[in-house]
Amino acid sequence: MWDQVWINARLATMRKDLGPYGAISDGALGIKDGRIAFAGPAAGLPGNPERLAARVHDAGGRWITPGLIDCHTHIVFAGDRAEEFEMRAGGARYEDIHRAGGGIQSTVRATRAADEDDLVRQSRPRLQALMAEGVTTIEIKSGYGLDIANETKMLRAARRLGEELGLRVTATFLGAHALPPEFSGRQSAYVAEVCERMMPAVAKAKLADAVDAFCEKIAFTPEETARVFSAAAANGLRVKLHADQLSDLGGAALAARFRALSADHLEYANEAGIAAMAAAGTVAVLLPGAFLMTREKKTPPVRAMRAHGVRMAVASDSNPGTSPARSLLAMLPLASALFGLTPEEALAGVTREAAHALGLADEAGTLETGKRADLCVWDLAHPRELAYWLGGTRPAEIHRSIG
Ligand code: DI6
Ligand code: FE
Repeated sequence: MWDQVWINARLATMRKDLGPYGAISDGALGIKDGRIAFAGPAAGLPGNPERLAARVHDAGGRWITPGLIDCHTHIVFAGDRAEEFEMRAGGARYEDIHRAGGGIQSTVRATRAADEDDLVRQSRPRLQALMAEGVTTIEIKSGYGLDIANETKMLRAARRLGEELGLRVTATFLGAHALPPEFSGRQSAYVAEVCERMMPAVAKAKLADAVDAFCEKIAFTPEETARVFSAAAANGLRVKLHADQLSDLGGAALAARFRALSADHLEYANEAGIAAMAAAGTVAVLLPGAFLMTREKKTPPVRAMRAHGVRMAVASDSNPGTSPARSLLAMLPLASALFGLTPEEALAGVTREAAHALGLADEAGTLETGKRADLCVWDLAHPRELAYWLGGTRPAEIHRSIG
């Protein structure tokens, strides 16, 4: 006996083998013990719905999609940088703000000053805003603590929020995000600290599912990034990379060389790097919020990604500096209008492809038997509207496999 079944539904399963949106027009979906027990044409139901499940929902022709997945966020932090944003709008240069002690360092100061409860309290409403849009799985990075105590505090806060809110959280250790002030002028020593002390502590406490780094002129070099990635392998952790966001440092190829789950941003990635990503199965995570809010002009090489068969995910990059996003759905029309993704690619980017970017493709991202029962019911005439309306869309129903 199933727990619940939806009948009279249109399914956007997002299965690639089923054509556009993986659509099934006269569909039914059954769930049992937090897993999808059936997702297919109603004609294929193994019996009468009332006999099959304890609860029967008439979807009234509404669309059901997989629960949304935000596969790149820095959503746990303290304070905000609205004042800095206002200064930039008034003409101040990012570099000057940075030199005056602003930028990432101001969030590091605020995050270090907050205790774990305070971090949870400040981050909770941002997570709730995403959840109200149908987000059922989220990746959360550390990277504003930059020492053992504060990085583990951020990761514990991320885990706690997931448990408290009933949201799947995958946590990523981003110790190599910025150089903390106490290591000023000693960047190599900080990389050693990340690799030899912080990462083993995080791995031992099982606080992270993956390791990320910011490979950029203003952050860490490709060589330093490779050191971090080698340490990740030694600690049994998969990697992902902030790659080629502001300049082409060969980040895409570097990520591919370490079989990264994903390479993210990629505005300045070169074609050889894209080809290497395709060969390695590394997912491209596109972040139109950061592109928009930093007024970047160079768009990521989406055509080359398509031509080489690189999977494209879409995420919010929710962070206080470059993408103060409290919406994942808003990223769909932005990805479409700014980067040229089709509405179907944009929706796949926050479902199927985002699951691949987190190494969760067997568990989530499509409506398929055996996967987690994370799903959204939408009162829309067609799922393409998810990449059309800019703001204001909410699911009629959300079902979570946990919580
Ligand atoms: N790239 C980004 O866009 C963010 N981090 C990163 O590595 C910026 C984070 C911030 O400004 O606080
Ligand atoms: Fe980021």
